[in-house]
Amino acid sequence: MSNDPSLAIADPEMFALIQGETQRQFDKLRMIPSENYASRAVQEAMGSPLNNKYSEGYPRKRYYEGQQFVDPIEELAQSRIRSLFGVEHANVQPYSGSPANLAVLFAFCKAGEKIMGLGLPAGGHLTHGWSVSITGAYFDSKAYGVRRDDHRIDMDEVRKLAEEHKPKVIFCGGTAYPRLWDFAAFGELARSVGAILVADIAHISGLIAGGAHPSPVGHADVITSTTHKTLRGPRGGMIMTRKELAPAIDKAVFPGLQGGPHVSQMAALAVAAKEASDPSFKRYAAQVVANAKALAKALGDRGYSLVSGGTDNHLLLIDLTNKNITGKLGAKALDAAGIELNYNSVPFDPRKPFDPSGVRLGTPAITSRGLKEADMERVATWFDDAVQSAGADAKLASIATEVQRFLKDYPAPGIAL
Ligand code: DSN
Repeated sequence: MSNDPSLAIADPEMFALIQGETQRQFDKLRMIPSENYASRAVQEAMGSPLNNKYSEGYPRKRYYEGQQFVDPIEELAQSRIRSLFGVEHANVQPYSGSPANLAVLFAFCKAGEKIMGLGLPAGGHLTHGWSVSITGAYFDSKAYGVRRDDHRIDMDEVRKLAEEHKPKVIFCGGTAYPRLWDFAAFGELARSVGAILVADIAHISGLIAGGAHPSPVGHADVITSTTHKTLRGPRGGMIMTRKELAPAIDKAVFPGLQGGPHVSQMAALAVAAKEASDPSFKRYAAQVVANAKALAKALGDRGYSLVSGGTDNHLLLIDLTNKNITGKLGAKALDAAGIELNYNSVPFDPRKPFDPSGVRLGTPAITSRGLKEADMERVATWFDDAVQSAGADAKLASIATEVQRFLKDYPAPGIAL
């Protein structure tokens, strides 16, 4: 036996678990809207001896030797992200979206100062100041919401709150908001109250890169994102900004919040940015939205209650109350039927977040496998059958078998079985 054996030989137990997960990702309709399939090339960049290297600092200004390849790796990631999004500066070191948002707050706010963001129950993210997050505990956060009648962000309410509280930072962007973000309106408002506008585009960065959602560039002072959702890159984060804010951002990421960057993650992000600059990625982004709209229509036709009445992006939020099932039981039945999504609060949800009324689903991953609008009827039929069959294990298992059979013809990027 080699003294540097493969995983299968070194640790068969872990190897089997990873094999199981890989097969599961192939066999299911993966519809958690924040998930995707990263390409083989992205995964190769993630799993290499780059893992072994420490690189505190920034290119050409490091605290460790041996950066002959790491410097150009980070510079390539920066320059590809700059040109993909049309920004002046990109910091590609944040470990993920939450540290990216915390670094931005560290750059521009002192503890106790006011910030604003879309509230978690209305589709915002924890790190935009929600109470249980460090961003809510250490800053004085005033959340805005959505309107009760159409579930859209009410810019009049946002303006009223901003004028009353004069926050240092305003976040726009969310995790369960199925509509377009009016970055221009947020930008104008933030300027009028002297706030830094942060657009968190984690969910939609791939749509923006592919031209399927308006860009916040030119409206937001700072743009944060994860890199593994619609962008289809490695697990990670990034921050984009203008030249004059770059020193504050860089200093907040390192040494403010983080130590050594994960070099493999930066390399894989560079690969993902190259992939996203290919014309085929524009088609992908447009197809993600077309599929989401087709699925919204098909589910609406089957009596499902869509938050905001539909979608403009990659995700759907469905209130299952009229189907007499909770979000959690619905999500579990769907998972057993081979349709993977997450239970989720809906705006003004009378139920608790751990057992809410809704489910959240999206089309980024299934679009990466090549599903098109015409397939959404079939997906909606399976979805509806599964919800109606909650508790009927044999029926759910038979739907899962159909799903698995169907997906055999749709290769999954990065998965070789
Ligand atoms: N966990 C991510 C999501 O599912 O939207 C957000 O951080």
